[in-house]
This record gives sequence, C-alpha cells and structure tokens, in this order.
Amino acid sequence: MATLRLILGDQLSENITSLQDLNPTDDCVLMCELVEETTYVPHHKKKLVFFLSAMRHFAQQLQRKGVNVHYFNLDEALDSFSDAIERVLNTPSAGMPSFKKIVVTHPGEYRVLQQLKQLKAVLKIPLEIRPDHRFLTTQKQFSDWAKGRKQLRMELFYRQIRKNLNILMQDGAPVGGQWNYDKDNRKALPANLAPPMPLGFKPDAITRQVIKMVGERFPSNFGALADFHYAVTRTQALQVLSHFIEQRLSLFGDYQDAMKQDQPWLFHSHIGLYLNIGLLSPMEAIRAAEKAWQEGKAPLSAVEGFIRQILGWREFVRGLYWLKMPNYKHENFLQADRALPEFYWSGKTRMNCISQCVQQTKEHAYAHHIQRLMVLGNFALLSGLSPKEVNDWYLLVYADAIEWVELPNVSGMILFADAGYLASKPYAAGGAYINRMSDYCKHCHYKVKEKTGSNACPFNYLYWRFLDRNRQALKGNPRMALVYKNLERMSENQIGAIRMQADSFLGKLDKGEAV
Ligand code: FAD
Ligand code: DLZ
Ligand code: SF4
Repeated sequence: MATLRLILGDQLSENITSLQDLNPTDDCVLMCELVEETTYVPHHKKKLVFFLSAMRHFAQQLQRKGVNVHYFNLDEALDSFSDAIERVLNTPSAGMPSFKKIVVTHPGEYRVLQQLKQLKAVLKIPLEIRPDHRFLTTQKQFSDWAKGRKQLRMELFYRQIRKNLNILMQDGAPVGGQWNYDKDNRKALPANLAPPMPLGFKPDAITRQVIKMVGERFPSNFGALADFHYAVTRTQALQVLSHFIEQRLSLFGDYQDAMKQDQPWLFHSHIGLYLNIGLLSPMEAIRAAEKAWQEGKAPLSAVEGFIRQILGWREFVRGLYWLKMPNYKHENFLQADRALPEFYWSGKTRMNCISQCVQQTKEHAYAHHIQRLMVLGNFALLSGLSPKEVNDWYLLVYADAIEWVELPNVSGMILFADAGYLASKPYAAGGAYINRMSDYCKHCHYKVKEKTGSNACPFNYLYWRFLDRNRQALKGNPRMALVYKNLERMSENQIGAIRMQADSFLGKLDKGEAV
C-alpha cells in the first residue's frame, strides 16, 4: 500500500515522524517549493536561499538513499500544499504508484495546519497528521502545565523540564546548586576581545542555482543576496554546532547580552535557523554543551545559559504559540498603531544602534537576541508601533523566522501585546541600557546622557513618554512600581518637556522625516 509522505520546508529531518515507517520502494516523499510559502511575507533573500537550498539538498540526500522523492520546484508555479497534493493525486506521472494514504508531520504554523485540515476534509484518501517529536516537550505537556496559571513564566517551566529530562541535574537538584547563572553573565564586550569568525560554507552548484533564481524572481525583496555562507545540509550544520562548542560557548554567557559596532556574530551559536528547519535537533545541541562542561571546556554559567535558551525559551514559546493561536496574532494590549518607520528597511537613521542592527539584519538575515529585543524591539515598544506591522517585519527579515517562534517573541516579549501573559513586565529601557551593553553610543549622532534637547538620545524621552502614555495599563504591575514612582517624582515641567520632545520626534517619524 503506497503512502505519499509530505515533507514541509521546515521538516528537513530524516527521523521525522512522517518518515518513520517509510517503505523506500513503494512510498513517495513529496516536497514542494510553493508560491504561497515563498510569498506569504516577502522573505529576506537570504532566508529564501536558505530554505530552498536546504530543501533541495534534503531531497537529494533522500534520493541518494534510494527514496523515491517527488520534488516540485518554483517553476511549476504551484500555489499551496493542497495544490501540490492534488497535482500528484490527479495527474500521476510515469512510475508513480497510486496512493492509499497521505502522511504529514504537524506543521509549525497555524496557517498551514488550517490548510491541511481543510484538505483532509475534501480528500478521497486519508490524510494523517502526526505529532512533531523534534521538540523536547509536547503540546499536551505544555497545556497541562499552563492550566490554571494566569501568567506563564518561562523560568518555572524550564526548571520543570530540566527535572523531567534530567539535564544539568544531580540527585534531583540543579548542578552547582543554582538553576540560573544570569547574574554571572551579561557583561559588556572588552575593546580588546575579538570574537572568532563564524564557520561559513562556499555555495555549491545547488545553492548557486537557488541564489540565481532568488535574484531573478525576488529582486525587490529585503536583504542582500551576496556572500551567502549558511549551512544547507545536516553535515554542515553539525560542523557549525561543533565550531560553536569549541570556539564560542565558553564565552557565550559572559557576552550573551553584549553588542558591538560592526560585530554581528559575537559569541552566539548561530544555530537557530538549523534547529528550526530540522537540520539539528535541540537535544543534540543541549547534550553537546553539557558534555563541554563535563569535560571542563566551558563554565557552568555559559552552558546553563545556552541550554536555558533552547530547553527553556524555545520550548516555552512554542507551547505558548499553540496554546494561544489563533487569537494571539491579534493581541494589542497597549493599543499601539504607529506604522513601521522606513528606517527598519533602509537602516537610514542617525540612531546608530538602530542603524547597526538593521544593516546587519539586511546583510545577514541575522541579528542576535539583544539586538532584536533591546534595540529594534525596544524602539518598536517605546514608539508604539503596530503589532501587525512589527510581526510582519520580524517574520520576513530573519532566516530563523517561523511564526511559532517569531510571534510570541514579538507580541509577547517585545510589545507586551498579550498584557503580560509571556513577560512579567515590558522590556522597556532608555539609552543607558544600550550604552551599558554596547559601544554604539560612542558612534552616534545623539547624546545618550542627554534626556531632552535636540541632541538627546530618543530612547530617553521615548521611554518616559511610554510610561506616561501607558500609565493606566501598566501602573498596577508590581514590577513597574519603582519606575512609576520615579515618574511621579518628575515635575510637570519635566514631563511636559518630555512629552513635547517625544511628540515632535514621533511626528517626524510619521511624516517620514529623517530622525
Ligand atoms: P543564541 O543566542 O546562540 O541562542 C541559542 C538558541 O537558543 C537559539 O538558536 C534559539 O534556538 C534559542 N533561543 C534563544 N532565545 C530564544 C527565544 N527568545 N525564543 C526561542 N528560542 C530562543 N528565534 C527564532 O528562532 N526565530 C525567530 O523568528 C525569532 N524571532 C525573535 C524576535 C524577537 C523580537 C526576539 C526578541 C527574539 C527572537 N528570536 C527568534 C529568539 C532569538 O533572538 C533567536 O533565536 C537568536 O537570536 C538566534 O540566534 P542564535 O542561534 O545565534 O542564538
Ligand atoms: C519558509 C518557507 C519558504 C520560504 N518556502 C517554502 C516552500 O517553498 N515550501 C515549503 O514546503 N516550505 C517553505 N517554507 C517553510 C514553510 O513556510 C513551513 O513549512 C511552514 O512555516 C511550517 O508550517
Ligand atoms: Fe542608540 Fe541613543 Fe545610543 Fe544613539 S545614543 S546609539 S540612539 S542608545
């Protein structure tokens, strides 16, 4: 009995549930480059190259193992997964068996799940949607844990999962006696410390072909196409992981929150895109880091910090996404509605921190967490940008962006659009934070120490204006008590000056004038 096995673009794992009982001689694996998937947002050019090249390499890898793969490329102009399945079922090609069943692993996006469910309702043969076992927790585990909790806190979830999976645990307690070593982390990068260059790969013939195709078909999409160096196979992705463990992990914790002029990579792992597309598994990254600590190659503070990102944050945001969709996408607690400024595309602003983060995003389809959170995200929060526009931007600009991970980070973590379901308070900060964690302010037109006046750092007055504007919504939050006390201490004159300056700045933003 032949089975048609659909592999989505972020399911490039040979051990995925949809391939588990594969019969290579009878069954057929279906992979499809689709108009809808390549255009539901106008993805960064490098993100397109990454997905399409990795998909083509995965298909080739299966074919080399004798698996019958039917691969539609974009030239076939198929719109959706349904179109591709209908094409295969209704126009059988030579050698194609007749299928009795279709199998697919649960997709990473609500939008795609809805499509598959609609298709299932009209198909003449069964369509089986199997769970995705590439995560460390199930949706049921998460919803059981979340039941009855008004707010969800990652740290509590993380401890529970660490215990369940026995990671960095000894005799039922966290190794080293603490769950979290963040107080040892979060240092600024010393001027004389040069981070190692990331491991890059020269594009092979398949990738070169995809680069050419993306250049021709998507010429006006955001981002640079030149110097594509990302891994597109599992073998290469494993090399990136080893490179990180050997060369960067030991300093990952110390400089996790640091930012530096013209330095996009620092001591981060750069594996998010490989985890999300299925070339690496979260457990192998966690075990590799744990082993480095056991062998004395990296301190516990760095290893625990890294593991918390994957075991904690990554699993937590996925659980939250599936728990809260589809309504999560429409949350807007702070009623923010400003249009995204043009400089999120061009990088052209005198705010050096923003300019640096946008330029790097444009060049690499990558920015590290604190750039996304405390520069680009903080600005979006403080200036009241519309959650819809900000989500669309984050979903298209990063090579690791898939909605299940992007949306909770944007709506929950940076915009507080879910009223604090994910974060206990908004991640709002003035210029002092950016100055403490980077050298951006040294290269900036604006003066970070000035609170008002034409040269003052916009983050400073936007911060107080944000608190002032959202008093009603935020004042009752116990974690905001201190900052509201400080705001209350300000004189009417001070607040008036801040409001005036912020309004003038935002007015310029709205008119598209240079800021
Ligand atoms: P490292 O700093 O080396 O961290 C290791 C790994 O931990 C990452 O690869 C990632 O898998 C995981 N991780 C760390 N933080 C988070 C987090 N907050 N949520 C989920 N996983 C996390 N990550 C994505 O994978 N896709 C996204 O679309 C995405 N959008 C984001 C948007 C915003 C506004 C913010 C603040 C964060 C976003 N993140 C997203 C999380 C995080 O910024 C990236 O995972 C990380 O920057 C990827 O780079 P890295 O692999 O070098 O990560
Ligand atoms: C991101 C992406 C892109 C750009 N293109 C494709 C594609 O052509 N075919 C495909 O199967 N998947 C693609 N993807 C990833 C999908 O959007 C991904 O499968 C969903 O985000 C998961 O539900
Ligand atoms: Fe950014 Fe303000 Fe520093 Fe300029 S002075 S880099 S705008 S934080």
